[in-house]
Amino acid sequence: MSKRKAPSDDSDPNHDFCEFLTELADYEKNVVRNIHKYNAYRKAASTLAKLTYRIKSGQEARKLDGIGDKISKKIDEFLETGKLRKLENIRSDDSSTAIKELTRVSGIGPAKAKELYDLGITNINHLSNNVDKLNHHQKLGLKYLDDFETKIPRSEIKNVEEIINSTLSSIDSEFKVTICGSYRRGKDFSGDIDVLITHPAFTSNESKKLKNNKLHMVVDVLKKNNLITETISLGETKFMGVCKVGTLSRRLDIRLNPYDQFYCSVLYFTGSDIFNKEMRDHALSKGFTLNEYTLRPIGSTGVPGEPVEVQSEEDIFEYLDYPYKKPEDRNM
Ligand code: 8DG
Ligand code: CA
Ligand code: CA
Repeated sequence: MSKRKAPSDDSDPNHDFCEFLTELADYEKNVVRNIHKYNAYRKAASTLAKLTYRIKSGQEARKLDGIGDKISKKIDEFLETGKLRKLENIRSDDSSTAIKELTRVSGIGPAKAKELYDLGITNINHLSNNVDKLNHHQKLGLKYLDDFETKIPRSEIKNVEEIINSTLSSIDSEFKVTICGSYRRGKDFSGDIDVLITHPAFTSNESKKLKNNKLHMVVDVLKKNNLITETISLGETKFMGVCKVGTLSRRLDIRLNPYDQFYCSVLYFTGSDIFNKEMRDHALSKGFTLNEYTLRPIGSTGVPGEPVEVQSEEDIFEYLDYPYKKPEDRNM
């Protein structure tokens, strides 16, 4: 039982390699919990996904960015036998199968899945009879499992965008709303909806003063509007919940970040996570530290200095001497 996918592009000449690399990546993340290997497999998959021609051998793949000896051997094995022994073993292993299934539920991560497996809970059905083992988020994840696994078409997110924009501008015209994540990267389908909002009266200096209840107010009004249907968690700057515009319930995240940090936040929440990792690594090589809030030069003592002033996403690329990439070109 694999995740329902958005319609795949059959013109992708290395689709089958990407598929097994992604399956291996997920195994490393959820079962082994080795994030380095997870990143390595995903990086290799993203490199192959960008190619417009078919890879014919491991040796050929070996020349590409992010593909080493081990992965090129797997490509050879796959080309020769049509499968991978490693994956066959993983697929036939009970604990791997159980953990893979349980982590489909929003809120159940690898550690929780392992804990449930150790209690003898091995599948979703079984989990439904043990909801007392789940927290609020996980219960909602189970309740909406089918909906959350169904990818969200762009048009639906556009609807949500319009509803949030018009609702917020009716209470305060200065709210700025940006839908980030895969939607901003131009994807036709997304896994969830990532909303970033800011307001000029909310800056990092006076953050204490103004953030109080601003996000709560936003969430309240979107609830009254019947857009938000459930709350998973609500803090001062981060809401996690559920919304509904069409027939299905969707995961919705809203973050309220300071106005002066807006572009670092937009950059971060636009992703992809692999692109972010590359950009952060590049920043470090240029003597900067980049996160979801700021870009700061690292002094000779190794301590980050004051944040540089950022007026656009382009500014961040410029500071780092990194060729600008439009959001659509950050799908790695
Ligand atoms: P999707 O929802 O369509 O599956 O894709 P996504 O929009 O790219 O992924 P996401 O999980 O919703 O994350 C949104 C952005 O947040 C992501 O593109 C980049 C940023 N991000 C990281 N690291 C992480 C992380 O560890 N967890 C999450 N949730 N987001 C992260 O750079
Ligand atoms: Ca997303
Ligand atoms: Ca998200």
